Amino acid sequence: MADIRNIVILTGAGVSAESGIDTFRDAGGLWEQHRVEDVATPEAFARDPDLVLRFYDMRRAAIQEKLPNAAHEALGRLDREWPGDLLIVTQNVDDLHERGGAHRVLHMHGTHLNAWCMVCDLRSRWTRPLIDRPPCPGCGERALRPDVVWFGEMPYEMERIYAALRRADLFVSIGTSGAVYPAAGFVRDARDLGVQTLELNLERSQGSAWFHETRLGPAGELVPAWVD
Ligand code: BJW
Repeated sequence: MADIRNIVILTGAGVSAESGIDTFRDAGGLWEQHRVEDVATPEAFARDPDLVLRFYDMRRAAIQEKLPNAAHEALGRLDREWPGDLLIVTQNVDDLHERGGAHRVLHMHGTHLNAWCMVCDLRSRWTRPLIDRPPCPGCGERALRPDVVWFGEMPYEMERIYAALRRADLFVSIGTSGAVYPAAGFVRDARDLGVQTLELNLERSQGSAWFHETRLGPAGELVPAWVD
């Protein structure tokens, strides 16, 4: 990494798999017989809010019990020690990067820590099950939803991500299937910008052919080996 100064790291569900958090598209990818595309949309929420709120209350409870794994911890070390620009763009709504010691983290698909009020737009700490319809601490309306990005919604902080990609010397993708845009397009954006690209994943992602280099294996082994 001698000639590398600025790094953008994209992470997906595979980086948290060894912490015991299910990925979206492996092993059937179903939750109570529903595909992720059927619960993670505004249309699904409008059609059956109880189903969607139960799904997210369950996921939030599961995430809280999990611990960072060796991949999160290695990225935490890299973040603390890397002197140049570094941005970990995670598609994950869990907070395992932060609990693994990383600070330069951007949650492009939102966070399980926050609820979002559909009436007054306030983001507040998500402390009680949303299925119980707790009131918004700002306006008092019982109109809270998870602060996550569903299909058809705009991911967060896209301008900041593209600005980091424009400055980057290296783009690393870890544990993501490359099935969901715009994150799946970052490798092509990076290539167009002349950025070096590296994929660390259990299996080849859909965009694997775009990477200069792919290393296959579990993130808990590949990421520390790359960082240290
Ligand atoms: C391991 C491992 C181990 C396992 N170690 N690896 C046609 C073409 C292009 C785009 C579209 C299209 N039709 C519709 C769209 C747009 C749509 C989209 O991409 N749809 C696809 C289905 C085609 N995208 C959107 O709607 C997005 N918004 C948007 O595009 O706005 C317009 C826009 C335009 C231009 C610029 C900007 C914006 C929003 C997408 C929101 C996705 N939301 C979700 C839910 C978030 C909340 C929640 O968590 O519940 O995000 S869906 C779900 O998928 C979640 C994930 O973040 C995301 C990606 O999944 P991920 O992380 O890749 O997980 P998996 O399971 O797919 O893969 C895991 C990988 O890990 C696998 O490869 C395993 O092998 C590997 N692995 N164990 C290492 N131990």
